[in-house]
Amino acid sequence: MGSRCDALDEGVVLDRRMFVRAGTATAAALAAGGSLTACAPRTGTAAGSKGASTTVANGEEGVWVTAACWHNCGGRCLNKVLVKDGKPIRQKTDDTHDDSPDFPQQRGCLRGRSQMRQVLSEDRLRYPMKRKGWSPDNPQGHLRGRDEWERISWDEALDYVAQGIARAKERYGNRSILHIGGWNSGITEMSRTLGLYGGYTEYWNTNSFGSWTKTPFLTGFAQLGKWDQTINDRYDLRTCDTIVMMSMNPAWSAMGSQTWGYWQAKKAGARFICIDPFYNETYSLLGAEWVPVRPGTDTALLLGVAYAMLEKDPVDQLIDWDFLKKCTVGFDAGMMPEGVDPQENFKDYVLGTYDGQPKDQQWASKICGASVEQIDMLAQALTKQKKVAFLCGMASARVHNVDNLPQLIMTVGAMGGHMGKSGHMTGSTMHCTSGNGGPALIVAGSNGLPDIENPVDDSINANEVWDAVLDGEYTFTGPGSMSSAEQFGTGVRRDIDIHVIYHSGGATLQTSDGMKRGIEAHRKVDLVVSHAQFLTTNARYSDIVLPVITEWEKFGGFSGGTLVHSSNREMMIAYSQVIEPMYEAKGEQWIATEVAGRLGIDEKAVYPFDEKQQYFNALASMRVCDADGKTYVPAVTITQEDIDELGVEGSPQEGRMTYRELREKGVYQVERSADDNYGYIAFKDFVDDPDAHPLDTPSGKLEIHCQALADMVNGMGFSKIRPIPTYIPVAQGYEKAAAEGSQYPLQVINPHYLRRAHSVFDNVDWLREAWANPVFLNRDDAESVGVADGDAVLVSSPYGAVVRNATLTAALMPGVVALPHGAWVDVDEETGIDRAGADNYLTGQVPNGQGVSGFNSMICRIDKYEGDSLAADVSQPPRMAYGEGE
Ligand SMILES: Nc1nc2c(c(=O)[nH]1)N[C@H]1C(S)=C(S)[C@@H](COP(=O)(O)OP(=O)(O)OC[C@H]3O[C@@H](n4cnc5c(=O)[nH]c(N)nc54)[C@H](O)[C@@H]3O)O[C@H]1N2
Ligand SMILES: Nc1nc2c(c(=O)[nH]1)N[C@H]1C(S)=C(S)[C@@H](COP(=O)(O)OP(=O)(O)OC[C@H]3O[C@@H](n4cnc5c(=O)[nH]c(N)nc54)[C@H](O)[C@@H]3O)O[C@H]1N2
Ligand code: SF4
Ligand SMILES: [Mo]
Repeated sequence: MGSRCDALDEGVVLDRRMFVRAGTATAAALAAGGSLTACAPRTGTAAGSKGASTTVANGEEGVWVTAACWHNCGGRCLNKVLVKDGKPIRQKTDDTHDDSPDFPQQRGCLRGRSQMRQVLSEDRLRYPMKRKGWSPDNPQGHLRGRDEWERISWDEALDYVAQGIARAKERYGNRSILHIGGWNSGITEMSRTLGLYGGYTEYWNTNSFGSWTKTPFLTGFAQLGKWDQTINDRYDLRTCDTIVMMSMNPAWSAMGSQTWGYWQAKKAGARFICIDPFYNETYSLLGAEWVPVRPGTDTALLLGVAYAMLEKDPVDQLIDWDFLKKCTVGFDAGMMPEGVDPQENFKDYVLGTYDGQPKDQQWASKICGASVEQIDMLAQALTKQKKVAFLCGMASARVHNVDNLPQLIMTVGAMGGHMGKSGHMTGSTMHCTSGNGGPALIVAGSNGLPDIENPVDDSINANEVWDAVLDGEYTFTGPGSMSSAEQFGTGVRRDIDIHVIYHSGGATLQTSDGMKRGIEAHRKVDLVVSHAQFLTTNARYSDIVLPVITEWEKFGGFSGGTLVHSSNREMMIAYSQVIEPMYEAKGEQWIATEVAGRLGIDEKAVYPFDEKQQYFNALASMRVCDADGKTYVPAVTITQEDIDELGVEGSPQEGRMTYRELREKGVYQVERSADDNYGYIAFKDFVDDPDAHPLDTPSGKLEIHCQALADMVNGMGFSKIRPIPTYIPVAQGYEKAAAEGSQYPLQVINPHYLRRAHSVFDNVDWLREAWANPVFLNRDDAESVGVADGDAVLVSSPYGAVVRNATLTAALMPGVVALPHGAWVDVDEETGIDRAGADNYLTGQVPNGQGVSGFNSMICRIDKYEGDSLAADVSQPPRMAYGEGE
């Protein structure tokens, strides 16, 4: 595929609004067999109201309030809502200052700007509900997801919940309560109540980061205690000659100033290369050269690249041997860690010295699908002679059997010496930190609440959780929630007998592997409870649904505080209450306290102080980096008057911005310039002097041979790896698809989709209208089974089947199907087929590696669907319909 932006003239600049507009047009552009780059003259900076109260164009007078955009969406943007007589009437985005690459506005995307339609949507849950066929003594679990709902009072609902928990504890012990708090830490308001009540079984996963969850930390490939800080900051990106992007799509998944940063590098002249089965919007925007690679085969590709670098090095001097010697262990027989058999080195594995199989270009090409020429091109591109950024998203690590992939990325980056110097960087980068490494310049404060321990140590990995409910056993690998250090210990089989599933966060039934097994598991237990704002998948398969308020209905908060991810490093959003709580929806601290009261727990033990005090504590402890680039000082000036107005306890303090200004503006953004002290070069101290600044590994260096990683993964017992990065065929991946007589000859990936943030926003009418929800197929694959553009197509895997209308494209390599992530499952009970295209309806429970999910390499087949094409999503009725006056 050609590079679209090569045609950009000097002086023709991409307007940032076009990112959004480009987005809305993509389905059509992909349908036309290409991708799309929006090139248009810049139309000038946004001007706009700065006051708290203003008149808008249509003559309506209202107050602009900074609104939370609290989703796990890859961005953090400034969104404001015009509120008139307590009602939101329109939205706008950042106009607090003029826009420039140095000091970019934090502009919202199409989702954030449609948020009114979400918060106020027709299907917002209005009151507590009970499934009609459920009663404590006769749960009729088989009716979950098929039953009708009835309205109940909060008292009834809370009584049912508390009694259900108490009964499970009495009869089966606390271990029988599976509390699922979502993907991140798993800690929610209900963790406090359940912790004080004797505990619960936890759920853990690596859904987001895949094998980046642990591999970087054991191999030394982390900085500032994080995997996403091994790349330099956005200014330094502009100094690169070449930027190689692997499995990245910031134009969809890191909206706003992050993608703007890559564009500055393009303007500065960088050459872009992408490694991906999908020539996506980002690559097209940046005019990247495309190396198509089959899902889950990046290790094969990179081993081929390593081989090619070794082969060409004697003539072309591609490899930085000094860097390898100084900063790594395990590369060749002369660089082994003490006590390790020299034959166990990486170079001899690549050359095939001992196993007789050189991992050469031909070998790699056969597996990964990239051509020998493309592999050679990559080897040359990664040369030490150039300033290279080798950047990766996590999608390629959300694949089974790739526990070594981050280590191999590190190895190939190290071969070119691409670390620790300006213009050189290697690492993972995505979400709101995409393309902009470095410590947060503004750091969220703490709400000051004491932690509450979970006395139960059971914790079940996402790849086993539904099987565990159904089969009564699982592999215990350590206690604690997902972020716990002990989670990755030696695996031991344990019995488990789950009777209650309690969803208090996340969309886990929807977003974890093996949804079909998950539905069965939900149908087995005595009680399922969900906190929800809409009738989400979790809620749909529950017995009791408790309606909760959104962030718009809370007093306020900060983007780096209670939210899943903090902002990009340069800013913090301070949002305020937009509307009063809707209908009978309640806050979750209230629910946790009410349930606690019913269980005989002292309510003060759950929440010793209220939400306003929590807000104040976070406000007062927010810190900002001083102009010296080193010292952190209080961010906010707070007066006694502010404290009195808030009605909290605390002392006045001096900071850099007044509380009033922060609330008015809604954002604290650190202004940057090329010569400020906020620049960041990852690994600089280490690379300058590895002895004085060793890494946190046994050798103090980057471990290309990493015994600790192999011991950890092998100890967990799900699957096996070696201490050096090797190619391991993926459990449900390409080799299976390509096998003789395979019923599933294709592979399906789940790009994070612009229309949604995971499952969130899927019910928003504006977004449904603007942005279709097809399955993307390679044109030749589709035509070979008689599927034309727009036809309904059945996508089946060994685990389940979904139907969607097809969009044919040449932007997807042959053999690969792209099913956008996050559509709310809608099972046809007669056929068992999902009509919504839910990605995890196709995945299964396959325990693996460090607990990694296999989202992006699932095998599948496509068939023409013998029914009609599906009606557009926007014409579907809402999941929860309310009658007049309800
Ligand atoms: N097949 C496949 N699966 C994937 C992925 C993939 O690529 N492919 N990606 C994975 C990744 S990277 C991630 S991070 C996970 C994300 O997995 P999840 O975190 O489970 O996904 P979300 O859809 O963001 O779920 C957030 C849920 O919280 C609800 N919610 C919003 N506000 C509140 C609140 O205040 N209280 C409560 N109780 N609920 C609230 C929303 O309505 C929504 O249902 O998905 C993973 N799953
Ligand atoms: N709009 C939107 N934005 C989001 C999210 C969302 O749900 N919606 N989710 C947010 C979250 S929590 C996360 S973790 C990030 C995720 O962001 P990423 O980790 O970057 O994931 P994706 O956007 O799914 O995929 C990026 C690219 O990886 C490619 N890819 C998939 N499998 C492979 C593979 O095996 N090898 C290679 N080389 N490429 C592959 C895909 O084709 C796609 O082009 O996005 C964040 N941003
Ligand atoms: S990128 Fe995320 S935070 Fe920004 S407007 Fe979109 S949904 Fe909201
Ligand atoms: Mo994620």
